[in-house]
Amino acid sequence: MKLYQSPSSPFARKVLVAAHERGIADQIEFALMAGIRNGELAADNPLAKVPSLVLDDGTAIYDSLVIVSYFDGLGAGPALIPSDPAARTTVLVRHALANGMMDAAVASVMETRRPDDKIWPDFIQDQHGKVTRGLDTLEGDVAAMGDDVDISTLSVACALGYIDFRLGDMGWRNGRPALAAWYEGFAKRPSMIGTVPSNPPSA
Ligand SMILES: N[C@@H](CCC(=O)N[C@@H](CS)C(=O)NCC(=O)O)C(=O)O
Repeated sequence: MKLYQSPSSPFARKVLVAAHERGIADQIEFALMAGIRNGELAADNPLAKVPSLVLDDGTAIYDSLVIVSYFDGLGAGPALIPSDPAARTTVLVRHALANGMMDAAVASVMETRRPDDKIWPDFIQDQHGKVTRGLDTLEGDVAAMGDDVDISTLSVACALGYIDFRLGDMGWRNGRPALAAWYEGFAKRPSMIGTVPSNPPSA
């Protein structure tokens, strides 16, 4: 199977961390978004977004949540998306929060890349507000996260890693000691160490 990805994308990192946690990373061939022609990715995923997974029979699987769900059918260990209905709902809601924080953080970064006269500061402030409220919610939820490794906790870790990578000035650890301590522990997992974000090579 082939995974279109980018080393800076928190969504791509989410599925890479999931692949490592399931022990299937060595079954994946990687295609860098920056190194492929636009049409190649769009032919497999009309949305032309990473991550996108293409199976050996040509079946395309996206987006990141669906790819992680697919990985749960491969490899070993506890499922990253629990099947018990109550646990599943808790995990999927926390995942939605982490994923939305990624959406907002990425959108705010992309806004800064417009020509100066087209940048909309109110938009950036609005996106940062979503991230900040998400961080505050997670500070209160971190005791419930504990040592769990599932799609929600690994997505929270990838969102925090992206904020460190692109929005370090936010100082998200200030006033959130429980979340900072939790992240310090989770970030030591081999799946996290092996997937630290970096700038994509210039195409
Ligand atoms: N909901 C998607 C979001 C993926 C996403 O937004 N990826 C960005 C990279 S961080 C992308 O491919 N952007 C290219 C574009 O929107 O054209 C997921 O969870 O996989």
